[in-house]
Amino acid sequence: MIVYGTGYSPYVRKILVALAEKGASYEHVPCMFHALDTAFQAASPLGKIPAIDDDGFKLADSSAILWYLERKHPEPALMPADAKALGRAIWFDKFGDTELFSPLIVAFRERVMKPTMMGKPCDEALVVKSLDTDLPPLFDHLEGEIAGEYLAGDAFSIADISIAAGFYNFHLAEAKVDAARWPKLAAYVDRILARPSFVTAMAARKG
Ligand SMILES: N[C@@H](CCC(=O)N[C@@H](CS)C(=O)NCC(=O)O)C(=O)O
Repeated sequence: MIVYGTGYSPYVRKILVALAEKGASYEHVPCMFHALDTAFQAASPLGKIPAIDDDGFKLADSSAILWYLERKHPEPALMPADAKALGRAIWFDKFGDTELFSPLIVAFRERVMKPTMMGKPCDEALVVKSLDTDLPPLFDHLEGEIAGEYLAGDAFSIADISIAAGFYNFHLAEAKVDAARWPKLAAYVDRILARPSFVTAMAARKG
């Protein structure tokens, strides 16, 4: 299976973490979104990353790919069997990909991507707004939802993958969760990012 997309992308990281958790082999093509690679374009109709090509089966969108991988490599399960835990897992996957992603990526985009990859200046005012205004209510929500080791049920799942994925970029941008204000979230993020699957995926960030 070929996985397209730079490992700097939190959405690509979701796939790399799931593959590492499941011990599945793959080839990584760390292209940028909208890359002019025809094989990538065939796999990603909107030009977004990630996309996969599994022996001719092409699929884009991180959540769709995670469900595909779950059926193809059922063990260890990343989708909870319990109804309530599954509902929570799907919610946190969606929340991580949408509401949380947008403000969480601002620090990385402004402080890292724009100056080092796009030749543009950082707009620190946007970073301050994300840190001081946009992220706190989302961090409050997560702080209230973390009751045990994992977000959905009693095992690591797609919920943890999606929520933690963007915090790696957040840390690369010298931003962190204030442990005095959100102690459970700060500890949770550190714990999930320390998993071997995340360490493997984060090592694949180059490209
Ligand atoms: N819903 C998609 C979102 C993927 C996505 O937006 N990836 C970003 C890179 S982090 C991208 O390709 N952006 C280019 C664009 O939006 O045109 C998924 O979960 O895979």
